[in-house]
Amino acid sequence: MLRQAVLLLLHCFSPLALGQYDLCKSLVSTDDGAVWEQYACQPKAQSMKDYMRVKVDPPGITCGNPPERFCTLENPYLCSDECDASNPDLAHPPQLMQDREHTGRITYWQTVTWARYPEPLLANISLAWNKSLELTDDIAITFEYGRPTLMVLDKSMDHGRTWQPFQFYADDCLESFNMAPKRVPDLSPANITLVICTEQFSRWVGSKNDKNVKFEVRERFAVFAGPRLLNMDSLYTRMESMKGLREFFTFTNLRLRLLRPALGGTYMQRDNLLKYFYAISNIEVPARCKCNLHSSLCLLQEGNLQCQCEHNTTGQDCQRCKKGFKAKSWKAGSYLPTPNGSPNTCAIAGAPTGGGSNCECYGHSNRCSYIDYLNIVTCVSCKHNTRGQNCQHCRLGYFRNNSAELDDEGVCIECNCNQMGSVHDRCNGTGFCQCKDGTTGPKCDDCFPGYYWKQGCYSNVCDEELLLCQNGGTCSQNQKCICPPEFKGVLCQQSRCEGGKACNTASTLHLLALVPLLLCVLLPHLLATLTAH
Ligand SMILES: *[C@@H]1O[C@H](CO)[C@@H](O)[C@H](O)[C@H]1NC(C)=O
Ligand SMILES: *[C@@H]1O[C@H](CO)[C@@H](O)[C@H](O)[C@H]1NC(C)=O
Ligand SMILES: *[C@@H]1O[C@H](CO)[C@@H](O)[C@H](O)[C@H]1NC(C)=O
Ligand SMILES: *[C@@H]1O[C@H](CO)[C@@H](O)[C@H](O)[C@H]1NC(C)=O
Ligand SMILES: *[C@@H]1O[C@H](CO)[C@@H](O)[C@H](O)[C@H]1NC(C)=O
Ligand SMILES: CC(=O)N[C@H]1CO[C@H](CO)[C@@H](O)[C@@H]1O
Ligand SMILES: [Ca+2]
Repeated sequence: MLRQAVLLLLHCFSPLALGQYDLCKSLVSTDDGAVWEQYACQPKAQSMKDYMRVKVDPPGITCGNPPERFCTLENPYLCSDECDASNPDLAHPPQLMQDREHTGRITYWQTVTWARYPEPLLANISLAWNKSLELTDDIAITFEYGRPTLMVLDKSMDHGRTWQPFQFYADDCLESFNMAPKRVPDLSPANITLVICTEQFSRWVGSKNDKNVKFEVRERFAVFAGPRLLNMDSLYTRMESMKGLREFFTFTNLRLRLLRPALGGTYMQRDNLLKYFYAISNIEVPARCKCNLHSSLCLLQEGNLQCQCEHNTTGQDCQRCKKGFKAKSWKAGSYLPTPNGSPNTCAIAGAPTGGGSNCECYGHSNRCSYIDYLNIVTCVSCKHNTRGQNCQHCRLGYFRNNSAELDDEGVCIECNCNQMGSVHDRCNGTGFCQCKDGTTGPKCDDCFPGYYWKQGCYSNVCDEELLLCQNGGTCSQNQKCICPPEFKGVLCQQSRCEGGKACNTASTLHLLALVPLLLCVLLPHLLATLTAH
């Protein structure tokens, strides 16, 4: 029995587990001695139910608190079974969906019955791994006491922040989801990543005859690799060339939305609600860690799956180059060319070679071009505000971040010189800009004493100390003296009436010219001036 199960398991996983891409490097002897040869590599498929964190919603959906009796669809009048959370033999907690049933006894999670009909009996099962995984075979959910008549499988690729439907399940797709029923064999290579509604796993066939609801990975692979998955090279080639194909099988979380339980192939019968409920004995998720073809091993570390990265990469999914290995931008390994693929190893960020033939850009570019008349190789399109033959300098208007390595994305910091206060937008090696007269501060946005700011620094016209406004004038914002009417000049130092009689006429004429504007304000004063003479 156990032997059979093991054989079955081997059979399930074998096509993707054996042979290809299971080695990241090997020591090869050459004329120059032994050297490491690198290959694209990926971890083996595993039974991911061992690592999943299970959560059921709403709270209180698990049966047994308080204890509850239930019937079965096959024999609705024999209701002697009981669920009791306080009795280990009669309890049905969520972890029984992922246990290993060594004793041969089937263990399962079970919900409360549909006693609250017509309110729908809804339950969510959320499965989290905190790790990007790639499906390698069918997801299989085993229902005891009948499969739901309505259900949605969702997936998330970003740890549960956003979700998308993966497959719809209904005994009538058109009625329930307004989708035409489809099966995977209906799909062509071009639309294999279509999200479909299937009726294959929701119809009543008796609760013992078919307990499984599947998400068909194998059938999808078979579209490319042939019915017995013998032509895996063809699948791997598609994985590289077809947009969205790899992503389709990638996830960090799954969610089962159970929307209506099994009804026993007939209509809902209100007189016996104790035979309607959900019960799941196993959730099989065969998958491998997504390591971007940079690791052949994925291990549990501090409770989380973690790729054991090779090729000088790092990160949970080997999604970055290690520090000091950023001579080229990071790239995922490739399945191509088959059979060994391309490792796309991260290269050590060595010293610039100056005229050599290497393309060394400290990770700020992955393209070089050869300049014939200078006989040099130079980086093209340096990113991260760098420039230079090896992207080793900062662009004008940026300065070097001294706490960052040369291969760091944050190596160049914008000068941020104040446009009004500085001579140009460049700065020196410590970020100081070149200021115009009267302007100061690292970014030239301050004024020296004796200057005022008005889109740049200008020397004061008046102030409260040396440049006092005369004759009762007041200094406005260091910019100008506001003089009484009978005085003028920058500091109101000049009387408008110097030179006797002409002054009156002049000033009267001058004032008359302003009559429309000033008459109301100045009329009393004007009259007083005129009558005084
Ligand atoms: C199940 O999850 C969906 C999506 O987040 C939510 O709308 C729904 O209310 C949940 N159902 C239950 C029973 O918690
Ligand atoms: C998820 O994994 C990351 C990386 O291993 C870890 O830093 C983080 O703490 C994990 N989160 C949880 C909730 O375990
Ligand atoms: C998939 O594409 C084929 C043709 O390429 C088409 O005949 C078929 O109807 C499509 N299937 C679905 C479910 O859209
Ligand atoms: C300078 O580099 C360090 C190290 O990478 C980084 O943490 C910091 O944010 C950078 N400073 C700026 C202003 O970008
Ligand atoms: C940049 O200019 C500031 C102010 O003039 C000066 O203190 C600093 O030493 C200069 N830094 C460099 C690297 O020249
Ligand atoms: C630091 C580090 O991991 N270096 C490795 C980079 O890759 C080469 C080739 O695999 C190894 O030899 C180094 O040990
Ligand atoms: Ca079980």
